[in-house]
Formats: sequence, structure tokens, C-alpha cells
Amino acid sequence: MITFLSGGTGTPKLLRGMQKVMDRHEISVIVNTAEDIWISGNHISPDLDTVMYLFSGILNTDTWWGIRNDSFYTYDEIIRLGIDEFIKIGDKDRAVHIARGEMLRKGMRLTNITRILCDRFGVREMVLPMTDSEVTTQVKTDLGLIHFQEYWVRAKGKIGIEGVVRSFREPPVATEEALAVIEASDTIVIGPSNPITSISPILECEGIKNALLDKLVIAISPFIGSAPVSGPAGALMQASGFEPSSRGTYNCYDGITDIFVQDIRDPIMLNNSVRYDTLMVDEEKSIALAQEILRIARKN
Ligand code: GDP
Ligand code: FO1
Repeated sequence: MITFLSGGTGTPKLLRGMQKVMDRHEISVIVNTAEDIWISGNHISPDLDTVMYLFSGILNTDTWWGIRNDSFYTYDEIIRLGIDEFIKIGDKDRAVHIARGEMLRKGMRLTNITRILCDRFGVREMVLPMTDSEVTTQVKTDLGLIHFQEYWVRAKGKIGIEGVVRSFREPPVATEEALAVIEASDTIVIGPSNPITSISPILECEGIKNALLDKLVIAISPFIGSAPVSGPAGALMQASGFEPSSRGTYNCYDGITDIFVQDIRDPIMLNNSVRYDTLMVDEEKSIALAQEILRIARKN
């Protein structure tokens, strides 16, 4: 089994290829939940949903969030009624958020809710939230501390940030299930996700770093040069005291990486890294990178 640590774009692009080159039952994914947010009483877990929709074959791979060909009748009506929903949620996607919110209100664990939802969507891979408790990534701005989604989706990343804070009622602890899949895997792959908002929240869950100690950890950089392939990772890395680059990513992972993968175009030279074409512009490219990752995993 291989366990992947994932956010909602870069690693899912790799998983799209992995599911074509591996037995799907041999794939486990521990997913970031620090971008989760309650909207209009419903619970959005963008990264969990992206991974679940990807595996069930219904993900909108133009945006890497939401369900392909979803309608937006409820969203349009909610805006007309004057409710400030700053995230555009499709109707079928919203049904998932309603179901998840309802199960959470009943006191169910997010891990069990995710299993139920994945079963309903015919997912064969193991998809696990990193923790069952609520943890939120907030950013420090001139407006004070705001939810990451407020910064990235509402403000379109156009405000300055001075720092990144993880807030929670109790420090997040990795679930028994997440630790068990790491234990059952020889190789752990940290996909090319945002180091600050997607990967660090997983690594910060109590138990994860320790569980990775005797595993082969392969990490793939989401940066080429000083810019991420997409999204706000550059500003977030700088606000967190890391260089916005592959070197900064490597340093952010704090010695846990055994094999670091850089893109062939990356001008920065790092010791002990390997280079592949990591730009997954289509399914074919995802499959090609997945084959290389599998080859490294099998060789070591
Ligand atoms: P989020 O939850 O939507 O922010 O998604 P992730 O954290 O999983 O992924 C965001 C990161 O994916 C960004 O920092 C991008 O640079 C990176 N990314 C997106 N597409 C690619 C790609 O094709 N190759 C590589 N190497 N990185 C990518
Ligand atoms: N991102 C956007 O930039 N705009 C949206 O309107 C938007 C809607 C949305 C709906 C459901 C969902 O699960 C995710 C959605 N996202 C949207 C993605 C956003 O929540 C991501 O977490 C961030 O873009 C980056 O991580």
C-alpha cells in the first residue's frame, strides 16, 4: 500500500495518474481538513470532496473542485435572497455538505462520515481525514485574523498577509485510521500540494511525524523556480518564513523527506533530489509522473 498526504489540487492531479497505474485498493489518502468551513449551516471540506469526487470519476477537473456539470440553482437563489455566500457551491456538491453537516451535528466522526460518503460514491480507495476534530488555517492580515477561504476565495488573495495561524479548540490528533494506513505502507508520498495550507496541517497532527520516521517518504515540489504552479503558496510560504521555492518546501518538511522530487524546469539545485516532468497538464502527464513515483517506491 502507498499512503499519500493530500490537499485539493496538486496531489489529486497525481492521484488521477496513480489510480491508473496501481491497484486502487492499495491507495490510501490522508487529506487536509484545515480549509474546512461551515457555509449556510453546511460543512464544506474542499480537499476531502475533491479527492472523493476524483476517485468516483465525477470531479470537475477544469477547476479541481466541485462536481462536473453541476447546476447552481440554489447558489443563484441564495445570492438573490441577499445571503453572503462567497463560495460558489453547486447543487449536488451542496447536498454532500448538507449530509456531512447533518452527520457531524449528530456527533459522528468525520472519518466515519467520509467512509459513508465514499461508499455512496463508489470510491474504492481509502480516503481519510487527517483528524476528527476541527482545525482551521487562518491568515494574519490588516483586517485581523481571517479564515484562509476568506483570504483566497473572497479576497482572491489580493490582501497582504503577515503570518499563518492554525486555530483549534484542542490540538489536532491524527486518527487511528490515518496512523494505521501509514503503518501498513512502506512508502508515503507527499504530493505537490501547498506546503503551508495542505501538507503542514497534516504533519502537525499529533502522531503523524513519528509514524513517518521509518518509512520511505517521497515529496514532490509544488514550486518551479520562485512560483508555485498555481495558487497562493508563494505568499503563504513567505508569510511563514520559508523561501517560496523547492528549497523552501524541502525545509518546510523539516528533515522527514527521503527522496525529494523537483520539476525538470526548476532552476534551483538541491542535493539528493531527483527530477521529473511534474507539470500535470493532462491525464497522460499525471500517469507518466505516477509511473515514475511508483518506480522509485518499488526500487527502494
Ligand atoms: P488546494 O487545497 O486547492 O490548495 O490544493 P493543493 O494544496 O493540493 O495543491 C496546490 C498546489 O498544487 C499549488 O501550490 C500548486 O503549485 C501545486 N500544483 C498544481 N498543479 C501542479 C502540477 O501539475 N505540478 C506540480 N508540481 N504542482 C502543482
Ligand atoms: N475556489 C474558488 O476560488 N472559488 C469558488 O467559488 C470555489 C468554490 C468551491 C466550492 C466547493 C469546494 O469544495 C471548493 C470550492 N473552491 C472554490 C475551492 C476552494 O475552497 C479551495 O479550498 C481553495 O481554492 C484553495 O485551496
